Amino acid sequence: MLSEKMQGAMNKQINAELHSAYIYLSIAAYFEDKNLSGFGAWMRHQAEEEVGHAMRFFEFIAERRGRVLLEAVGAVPTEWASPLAAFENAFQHEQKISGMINDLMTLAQKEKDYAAASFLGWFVDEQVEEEASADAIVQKLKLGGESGAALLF
Ligand code: OFO
Repeated sequence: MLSEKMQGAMNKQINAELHSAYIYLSIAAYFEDKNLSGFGAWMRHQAEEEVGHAMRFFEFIAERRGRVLLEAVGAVPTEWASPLAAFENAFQHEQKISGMINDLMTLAQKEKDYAAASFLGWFVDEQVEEEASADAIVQKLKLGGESGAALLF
């Protein structure tokens, strides 16, 4: 059985993961509008992954006989100053999500909820990859610049 506190924190995480999906979808729409469909596809793929993350929490809560409670997903930006700014936004967002996962892990350890800690271990590893993949593109955009040719390349 999940503690009330852990259930509340995990429900908050479901909301954050769905919010992440919404951010990535909004960035995808921004790239599609700029005819940068490769970047758009990358963002759409990320959005799908985020829904998958939310569902992992959904299933874990249900399996532990908890109650999933879905709240409104917050509004997201629709414009960015440049492709670099959009990827920087994604990278910063992932850093924030990593902090939330770490807080959940701290709670699991405090409560001696080893099942939750084991479940959260996957997310700790996943966040390393999530941050690295967004940051890799930020670094490439900084290196190549944002001329039309560089972006198309
Ligand atoms: Fe769910 O990892 Fe990104 O936000």
